[in-house]
Amino acid sequence: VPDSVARYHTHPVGPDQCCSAVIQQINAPISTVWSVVRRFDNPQAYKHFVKSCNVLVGNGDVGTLREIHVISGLPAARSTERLEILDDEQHVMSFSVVGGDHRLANYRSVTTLHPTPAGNGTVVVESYVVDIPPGNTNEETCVFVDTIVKCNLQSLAQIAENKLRLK
Ligand code: A8S
Repeated sequence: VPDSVARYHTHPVGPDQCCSAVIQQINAPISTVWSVVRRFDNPQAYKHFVKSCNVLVGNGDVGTLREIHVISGLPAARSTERLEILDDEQHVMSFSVVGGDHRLANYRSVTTLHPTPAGNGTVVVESYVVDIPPGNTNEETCVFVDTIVKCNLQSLAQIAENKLRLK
């Protein structure tokens, strides 16, 4: 395990919280994947559940606040999120959920990009911590969030691989 994975994906987890991680391999270089991931103002570029995004405060640096609206059919309509880490050298981005009408209180995720051992590809690691909503189990919460994160990373892979082909 690279040092950077241990460093960024080890989270303090409270007794009523759950924590998990999703890994996705992408056949595109880190620079291509990072150009999509780093855009805190444009999550809808690859997150299909996001209908729209408005920046409330900031210009894309740490501390920027965004409000996203999600598509109908989900148990929520909107979420307010704060950019916590944006490291263009180490390819690390992290945001936390600070408000909204959903059930994912104290959600925080960290996304890191790593070169594939063979080169010219990217391995994405995205981990998160979140409060277990009242009435739900640890298991249910992880399954729900893992599903969303997996969808996002699969879509990220498609978009990055397409960008590469169109270059
Ligand atoms: C992300 C990750 C997650 C987003 C969740 C887990 C969310 O946007 C959706 C449904 C919810 O119930 C919660 O990286 C919330 O965006 C799709 C609105 C926060």
